[in-house]
Amino acid sequence: MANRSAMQNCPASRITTMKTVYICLCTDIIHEGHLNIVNQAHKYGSVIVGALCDAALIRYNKFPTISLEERIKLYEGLDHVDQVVVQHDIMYSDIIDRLHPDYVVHGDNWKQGPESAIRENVLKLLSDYGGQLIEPAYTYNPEVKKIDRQLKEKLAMPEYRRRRLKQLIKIRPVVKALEVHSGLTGLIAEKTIVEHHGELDQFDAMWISSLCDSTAKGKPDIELVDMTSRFRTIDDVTEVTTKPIIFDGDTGGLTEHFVYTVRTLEKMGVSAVIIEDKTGLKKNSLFGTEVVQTQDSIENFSAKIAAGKKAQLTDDFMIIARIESLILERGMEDALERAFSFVRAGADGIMIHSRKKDPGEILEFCDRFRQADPGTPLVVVPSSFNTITEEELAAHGVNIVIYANQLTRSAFPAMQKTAEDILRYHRAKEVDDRLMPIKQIITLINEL
Ligand code: SPV
Ligand code: MG
Repeated sequence: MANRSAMQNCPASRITTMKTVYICLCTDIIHEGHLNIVNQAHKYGSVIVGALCDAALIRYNKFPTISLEERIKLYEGLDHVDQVVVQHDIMYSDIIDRLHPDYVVHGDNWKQGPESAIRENVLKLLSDYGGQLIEPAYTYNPEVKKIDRQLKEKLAMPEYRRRRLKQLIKIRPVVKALEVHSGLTGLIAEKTIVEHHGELDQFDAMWISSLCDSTAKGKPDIELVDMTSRFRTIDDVTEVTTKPIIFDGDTGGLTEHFVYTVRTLEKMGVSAVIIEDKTGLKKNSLFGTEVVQTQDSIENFSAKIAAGKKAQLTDDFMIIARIESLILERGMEDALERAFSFVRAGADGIMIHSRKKDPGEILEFCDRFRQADPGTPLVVVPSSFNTITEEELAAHGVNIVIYANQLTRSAFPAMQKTAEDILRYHRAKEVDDRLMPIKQIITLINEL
């Protein structure tokens, strides 16, 4: 915590009425808008700036590009800032309880959208002891717009995006990834924020599913859609998003090919590839033993992982081994033996899959794996065992939860029903009330 004397350089008129004014900053670059807020705050008393900690920033959809220590230094360097503290709760509860500032100052842009939940909470906390909220008009000129865009686009650069998954695993109790297969679904993963029980929530990462990428192209999920086409999907997604990407690499193909895939994914800014220990004509895991599926040997698959690790150039990229023993009914001991072998071969994480409705076997695997290995990240895909919550999975040592196909599965029936009804009624009027208004669809995508 920085602490400069609030009395230094204060005009006499301010000393007599020295009140405390609190501002929360959650930016890596200071622009005119922030300076305006600080100047406004200074008129009311001694200015305390709260630097939002990394974990809270991430919940706020603002991933830091500099460290908390660097942000504190940045804020300390501003004129009229008397003290910098760390704010841990995005809703301000911790800081207002602790400081009881006479005033909180925030731009009026938080009156709309999900941030209004934070505003409501601040108003309630202040009203408990007679504090006041001051809301200067948000500065929105071309320069401020440009800086906001630069900050956002910096996060989309491969260097920043790639390392974000490892950073998130350290910071978030559980990383939530949503399936995406296009620019549009990418935007949904990027922008969807909900307010629930007074907290804001959003997805941390994106999953480029082989099932949904293939389905979107009208093809079966049998490694038919080639890597070049899969990379095109990644391009579409990275064009319009900043969140980290976990790529479904199916079996990884031949080891001789997999090493090239690793290089390309890394270069594109993908954070992780998950490859499954199957071989030959891969079928979707949710078919289980209803179709012929061959599991790779521990030796072959370990060699593939080791070759991939050797090929990668950065420390950021993760190769995650997916174990199909439970899907193929080969038993828990086989699953665990494989998990430990694949970690020894260099896997940066383990994904365990099941198609049972009951999460029992997944939880048993996670508990037993965690007893022997407290650190290696664990990934699950609760498509079949969907009654279990993220919190329960995290309590059993899970680090990443992937919602692998729900976007596609919700969109398809909606589109099919619309197509059927247009055919049924020979016009589109009857479907109109379930459609997004035309005005909204033409403004959905922001122009630069
Ligand atoms: C996918 O989403 O393509 C997956 C997960 O591999 S599953 O469909 O459950 O096998
Ligand atoms: Mg798949």
